[in-house]
Amino acid sequence: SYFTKPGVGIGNVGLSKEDIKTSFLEKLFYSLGRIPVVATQNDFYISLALTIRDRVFRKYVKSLEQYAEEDARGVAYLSAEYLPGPHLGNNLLNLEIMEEIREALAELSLDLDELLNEEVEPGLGNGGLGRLASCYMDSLATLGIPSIAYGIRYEFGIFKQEIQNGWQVESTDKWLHNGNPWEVIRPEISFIVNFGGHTKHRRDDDNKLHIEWFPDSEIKGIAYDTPILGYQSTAIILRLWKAEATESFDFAAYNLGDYYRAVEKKMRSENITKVLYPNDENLSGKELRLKQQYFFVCCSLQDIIRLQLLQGRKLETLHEKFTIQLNDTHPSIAVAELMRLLLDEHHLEWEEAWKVTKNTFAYTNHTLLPEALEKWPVSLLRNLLPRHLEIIYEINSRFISEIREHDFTGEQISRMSLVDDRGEPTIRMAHLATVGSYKVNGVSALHSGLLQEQVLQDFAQLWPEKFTNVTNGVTHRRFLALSNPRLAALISEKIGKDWLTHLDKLKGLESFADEEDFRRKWMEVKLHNKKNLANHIKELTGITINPEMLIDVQVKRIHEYKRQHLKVLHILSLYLRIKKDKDTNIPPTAFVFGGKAAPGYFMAKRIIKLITAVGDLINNDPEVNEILKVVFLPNFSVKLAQLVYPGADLSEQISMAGKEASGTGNMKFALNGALTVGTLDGANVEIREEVGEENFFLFGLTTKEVENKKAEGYHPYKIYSENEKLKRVLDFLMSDELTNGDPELFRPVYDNLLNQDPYLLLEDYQSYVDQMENVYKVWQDPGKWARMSILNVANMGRFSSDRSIRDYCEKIWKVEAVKMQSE
Ligand code: 26R
Repeated sequence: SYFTKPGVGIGNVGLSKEDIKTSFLEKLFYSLGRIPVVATQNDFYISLALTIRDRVFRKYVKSLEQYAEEDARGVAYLSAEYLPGPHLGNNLLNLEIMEEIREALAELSLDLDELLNEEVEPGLGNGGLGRLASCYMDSLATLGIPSIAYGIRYEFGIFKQEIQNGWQVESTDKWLHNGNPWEVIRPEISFIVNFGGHTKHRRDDDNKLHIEWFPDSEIKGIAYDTPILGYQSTAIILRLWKAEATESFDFAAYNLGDYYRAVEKKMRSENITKVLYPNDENLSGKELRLKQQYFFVCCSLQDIIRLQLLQGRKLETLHEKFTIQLNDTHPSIAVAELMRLLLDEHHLEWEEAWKVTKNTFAYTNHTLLPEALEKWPVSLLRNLLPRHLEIIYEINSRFISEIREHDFTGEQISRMSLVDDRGEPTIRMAHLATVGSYKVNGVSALHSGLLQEQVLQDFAQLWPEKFTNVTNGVTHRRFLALSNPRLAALISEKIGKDWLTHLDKLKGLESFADEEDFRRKWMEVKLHNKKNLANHIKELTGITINPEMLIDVQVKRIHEYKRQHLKVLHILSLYLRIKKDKDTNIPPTAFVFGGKAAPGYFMAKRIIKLITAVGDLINNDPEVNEILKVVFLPNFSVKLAQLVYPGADLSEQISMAGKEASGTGNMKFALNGALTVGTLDGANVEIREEVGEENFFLFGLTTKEVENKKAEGYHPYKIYSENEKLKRVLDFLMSDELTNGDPELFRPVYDNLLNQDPYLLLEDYQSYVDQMENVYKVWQDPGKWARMSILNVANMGRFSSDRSIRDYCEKIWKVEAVKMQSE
């Protein structure tokens, strides 16, 4: 081993308090050129981060040796998005040195919490999909699965959200401005990516076809590595690609010696990794987005091929040593790119290349929403990636010949085609990913079932064995141990610490659910967390919340299908009960919302304004504000999430059944002892199964009932006119009190609900309001609430991302953990 070679200096990377203190001061002196008296908090944070990074890299390098020795099969995870959250706290937790560091810093008159607060998190994702990728990295590292994650190093991540006058206002996320101590640039790991131009076909003397792509521009991708540490374990690398111009970026301009034009184009080419597209679940079809996708896929595949060849292996066996997971269709151009690399650059025959390709990729679908299914115009592909378009056509023509042999109808065949030529011809990326993969999975039992019955039904009929389910999971290390240390300590006091690596062990809490003393301690921890949350709410919004109130939370992207406005209707029903019916018999409740609206999503932005308008009305009305409070937390992020989940009593998971693929916030809330009010959608179904129906507040139509309702013709206006209380609530949306005399303000919401209501808010309204009454009944029985809360946590074992990753390893990847040798 490199580590035991005589004369190899491995430096001081000890984990004792003294070792860390020494390294920390050395980093400050020698990496930053500072002495403590002039250092800023950010300098101290950077020094500490660099100190910790050394320790993390040591673990990573050690595990590389082990993987090489065992010649292990590995996973490459391709995702256009990651939301790792702050690294420092998680690394300290996973190194198990949180308290030592706290003391070491205290001896230098520094406060760990202040330094933790300095970190700006990488917001390189939109929401669920990006956070899931990061939870999976945590589990891959913890379990010791040989793996690497690839993505895009966006210079600007998801926009920063401010609320001005009740409206969302976006600004640029300058996450790199104070420097990023966690990443290491790898200038030697860089690849050229080509765009545009045309192809030439030529036959050689043996009549063999050679195809050459003559692109008209090129760009360089450079690797930036961030180590992600597992718990008591090794680290894996998150490799993000940054676009840089090459000297000869624009071939035409360069050859003409047109210096200015060349430089200008060069600068524009670096735009590729400038900014994350902030749309989720709504396609924009922008050329730059396709460039981003191809850019990172092309670099990643070249890197994987480099690793394969470096180990002296042939590309014909790529699929034996690597499996590549496609996180939704965002990286699905990889199917065509791997074919191109194998055919054109490495000269494999089509059949061989196709065999390797379709045994290498596996595809995870994360959404059924038709507007989120990626389709790229053929014309765009022809301009940008002409060779890939040819390959996709060839894949399609062979695929169609194959299915003609089965008894598919003509209608089915055109439904399955990779090319949609009703209207402007487009390529259906989900079909490309499905045809080019050996496994396709959904992200919850319900979603995987619907995937096979709806969007990909013909493919499921053709290849039933290709389809499977892996229910999402979350890392309970970050979302319980790190973010809720008091609950973690109380749990460990009762059942020991094994749950940190085996979440199933939480089951052991069940036997204490009836213990008076335990319940009391349980609710004391919750109250502490609620005070903490209330303090932050005060700081962020100026709104005062009594921590004794029921804290009822909905945090997630703002989207009509998630139905934040259903929650608003309920809040208004309570408001009107107080104001009009003088019914003050409502348990004090704070309604907390958070989440970003896609900047171009008109209705979502109206919904934010609606929430804040209801908040202004309620929070400033002395007749109401002792009973109700409404808060909109600006700029929801992983960091804020870690504060919110521990302080929540009630978790709102109220999407229309059949629309939320899984949800993962639902798991994080329940893991922190919040009870759920929710529909039978996504993973709610499985959460309810695990915690028991008596410990879950269910309401609303099922997926089947939604389908039937839509089929028979849905008439929201009828519901409106027949339900007097609901009518009163809806009409209030148009009232001067709420709109300050601007009748247009919420008319779009009002009209939409009365006339279309595509997500059946009115249909589900009564059942929701009734179930909320039930929530209140239980809330007034603290013993019962505590019991339910404990039972929820006790039954969350299944929703660890460790379980999800084990499922991926067994059902899909056929990859095994490599045992780390202890030092
Ligand atoms: C194509 C583009 C507009 C786009 C579509 C969809 C960009 C981003 C998305 C985000 C989607 C794929 C997403 O985040 N889906 C969420 O994935 C989570 C993890 O599986 C699920 O828990 C959640 O239900 C689902 O909405």
